[in-house]
Amino acid sequence: MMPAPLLIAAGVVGVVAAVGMTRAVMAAVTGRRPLAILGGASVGKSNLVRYLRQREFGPLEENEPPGRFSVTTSKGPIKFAVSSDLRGDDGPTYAVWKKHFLASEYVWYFFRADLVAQGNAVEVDRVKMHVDMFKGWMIKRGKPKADPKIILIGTWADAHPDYQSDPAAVARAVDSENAVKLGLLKLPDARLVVGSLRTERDAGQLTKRIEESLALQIV
Ligand SMILES: Nc1nc2c(ncn2[C@@H]2O[C@H](COP(=O)(O)OP(=O)(O)OP(=O)(O)O)[C@@H](O)[C@H]2O)c(=O)[nH]1
Ligand SMILES: [Mg+2]
Repeated sequence: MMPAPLLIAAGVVGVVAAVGMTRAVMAAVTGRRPLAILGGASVGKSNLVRYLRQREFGPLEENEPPGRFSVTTSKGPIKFAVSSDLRGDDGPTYAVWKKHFLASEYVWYFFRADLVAQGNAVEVDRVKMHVDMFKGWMIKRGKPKADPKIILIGTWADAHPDYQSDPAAVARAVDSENAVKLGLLKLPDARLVVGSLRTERDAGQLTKRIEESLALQIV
């Protein structure tokens, strides 16, 4: 297996909290839900976290804990603490992904929607490999009730040639790609959102879709 991603960018506080306490204890103590941000290189992980955080806090202030933000869903607000925003190109291995994945209540997995929609074999295989890895970790642990709620987040849709004329068609193409379709079946209660982080407007739309998915995941 290829050495994997990671940068523990935002959220040193979150990392310590998520790894040092069980997620239930962490949520009880902090009122925040542990969230792992995973995915390949340059897919927009840090950009989205920054967007969500700054909407809440305005410009970052000194000493402000990184990686904390809230979103509002139709079922109420959810406060998150990002346990990991792991870089996609170097650093630690999938063992580190696994640790964060299993310690989190929510996992947002990022991939390139434009490439998957066009059937790019490398990106499609990567998504399949990651989904299978997630599934394997959950099966091996054997605690379905503790499994994280997963959202597959396809970004860079704007880089698809059809995005300007028909963005919904790009989302449909992602949805109908086998690796994604099977991923949604394999991962319990997983959701898919597709969009872009090129502009603030795009980020707002993507956030809205994430909020809608979260509302469906809240029981
Ligand atoms: N056009 C376009 N650019 C994007 C999108 N998402 C991210 N980018 C750009 O891609 C670059 C990398 O974004 P990051 O948010 O740092 O990506 P990351 O996933 O955190 O990357 P690593 O931490 O290095 O793995 C930045 O220049 C972003 O502006 C998108 O949806 N569309
Ligand atoms: Mg990053």
